[in-house]
Amino acid sequence: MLQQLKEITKHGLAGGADRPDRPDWTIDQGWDRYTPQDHAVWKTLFERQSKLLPGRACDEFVRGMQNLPIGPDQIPNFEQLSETLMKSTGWQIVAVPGLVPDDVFFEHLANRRFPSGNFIRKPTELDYLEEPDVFHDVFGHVPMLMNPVIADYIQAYGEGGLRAKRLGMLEKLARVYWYTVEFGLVKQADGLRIYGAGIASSATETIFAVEDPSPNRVGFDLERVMRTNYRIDDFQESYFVLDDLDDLLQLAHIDFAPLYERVAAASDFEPGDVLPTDDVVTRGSGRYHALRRSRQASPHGT
Ligand code: HBI
Ligand code: FE
Repeated sequence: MLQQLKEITKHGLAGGADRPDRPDWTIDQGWDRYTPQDHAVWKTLFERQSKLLPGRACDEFVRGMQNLPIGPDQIPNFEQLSETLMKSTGWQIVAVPGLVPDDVFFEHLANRRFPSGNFIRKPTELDYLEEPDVFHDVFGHVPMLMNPVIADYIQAYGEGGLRAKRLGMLEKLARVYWYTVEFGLVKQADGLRIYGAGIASSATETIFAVEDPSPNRVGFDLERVMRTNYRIDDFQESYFVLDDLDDLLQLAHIDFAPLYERVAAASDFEPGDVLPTDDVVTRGSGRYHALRRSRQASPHGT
């Protein structure tokens, strides 16, 4: 997303929108402007994910969804979402035109405002889009914001983001967000479950992350994750697994500064690396990405 963001600030926002007038980049959701086609896209995505998530998403995700004014028939209204969220964990949803600059993003999170894209993908791009739209942001992120631990953790990420940027350590911290908030898995009594929004809002990655033999699933370790590159354009090669969502609670209080010094001096890991020190939950076959790489190496294929 960082790379995409650079593109966006250079060339103007996707969808032809201009840089918004307000310094915090918020815009009106413009709920009345959604077309029947927009609501239909939401419905298609909503129904597909709702069938896939029972038994794959964690209990907190499912419960959060149940307690929110989110349903299949309409794109949710941010004011109504905010009313429910505010009572539950003190969060609000604000509309933005797409990716916003890092410091704007962090400033919102630090104040318990979650920026959500107000647009929805086209029917021709159901499975892939470059910028977070209302389906990813609302369906993927908002249910977990109903959980007090995640609510505090994401606020702490906003506060930490501003500090990390000053220290030149944003890349390291962004990896923590990526491998938790976006692509995190958690152990539950009945098996591995999804809590990351990037997985929960993607039909194909929902199956891949939980069931496919290809990716590695490794116990979450903060320093290890800070040193690990990630893929922005494909399924992850490794997922990091929490024993319990409450493990994020301590991350909301850790001072990362001493850690940054160590991590900055150490080497990075590739997305598919498995280390001798890893607590391996499932060791992946690597088949999916190996196949991808061999196809890229010989595009005319065998
Ligand atoms: N903007 N709207 C939006 N959503 C994001 O997830 C987002 C962003 N700007 C920056 C960003 N994410 C990340 O690159 C930071 O977490 C580093
Ligand atoms: Fe996201």
